[in-house]
Amino acid sequence: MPWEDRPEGCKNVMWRYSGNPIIGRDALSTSNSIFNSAVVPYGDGYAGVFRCDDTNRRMRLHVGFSKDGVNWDIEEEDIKLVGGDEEVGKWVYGYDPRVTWIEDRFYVTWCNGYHGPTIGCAWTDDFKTFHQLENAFLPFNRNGVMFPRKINGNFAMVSRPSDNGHTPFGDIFYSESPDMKFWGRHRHVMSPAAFEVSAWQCLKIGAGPIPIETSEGWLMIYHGVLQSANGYVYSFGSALLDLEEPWKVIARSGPYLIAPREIYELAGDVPNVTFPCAALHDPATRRIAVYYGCADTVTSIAFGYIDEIVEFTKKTSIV
Ligand code: BMA
Repeated sequence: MPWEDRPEGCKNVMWRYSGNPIIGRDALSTSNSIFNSAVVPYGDGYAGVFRCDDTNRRMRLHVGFSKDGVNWDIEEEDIKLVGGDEEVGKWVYGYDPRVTWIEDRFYVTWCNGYHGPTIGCAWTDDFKTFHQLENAFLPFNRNGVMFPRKINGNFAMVSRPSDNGHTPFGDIFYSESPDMKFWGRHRHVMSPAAFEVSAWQCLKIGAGPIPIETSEGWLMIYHGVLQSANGYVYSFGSALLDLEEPWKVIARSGPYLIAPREIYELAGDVPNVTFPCAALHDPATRRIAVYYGCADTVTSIAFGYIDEIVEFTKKTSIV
C-alpha cells in the first residue's frame, strides 16, 4: 500500500503524502473535479469508485484501477448500474462513494439522488458490473458507510440523516439489515460536539472510511464541520465504537487528525474541505493510508499508524 515515513520533526498523529494531491481535477477529459472517493485492495493492486463531477457539474461515479494506490487510471465512462428496481434505478446523481468487501463481494454505498439525497447501494465482484440494490433509507440522508463484516448476523451501516441542501446539522446513526433490502434497528451513535469542547466538529459530523476492526473497538474516522465566518470548514478525527454494539461510543478525539491547511485543501471549488471516504491498512505493519477529498476538487492521502490513532483517540477523548 502507499506509504511514506513520518517526516523528520513531525509530531502529528497523521501526516500528508509529499506528492499530494495524487489525483488532479483534470484526470478525465470531461472532469471538473475528482474527490471524495473510495479505494480497496483488488487483484494484485487496487480498485476504486471515484466521485467525478463533469464540466456540466453533474456528479457521477467512475471506476479506477491502480498498481500502487497512488497512480490511478480512471475510466472515462461513468458507472452504469444494472438490475435496480425500475423506480429506484433511474440515475439522478451520485457522489461520495464508499466501498467494502463483505463475505463474498464488494458493496458500494454512495449519496444517491432519489427525490433528494439518500443512500444508494450496489454490489460488484469485478468492478465492471455494478448490481444496484434498494436505497437503504428514505431521503434525506448522506454518508452511508458499511461495516466490513456482519454484526449481530446482519449487514450494518452508519449514516447521517440530513436535509436537501447544505445541511446545518447532523448526527451519526447506526442501522442493520438482514438482506441489504430492509434496514432497521436504528440507533443513535453520536451528535456534534459542543462548540466550547471541540469546535471543528460542532455543526455536523459524518462517517468517513469503512471502520477498521481493532482489539479496542471499531476505529471510525469521521468528518466534522465548523461554521466559520467564511463558511463550513471540514476536518476529520477518530472515534472508537463498541465491536458488537457499535452505537456505543468508547472514545472520541477532541482534537482533529487533519484539518485544512495545505493550499490544495484551502483553495478549490469549495475551500477548506478535507473529506475522507476510504482507508487502506496493512494488518502486519499497522499502517494506514487515508484517502480524502480536498476542497471538493482533488484527492489526497494522509498516513498514520492504527495503534497511534487508537491511543490518540483514547487519550484525547471527549466522551
Ligand atoms: C457535503 C457533501 C460533500 C462535500 C461537502 C463540502 O455536504 O456534499 O460531498 O465535500 O459538503 O462541500
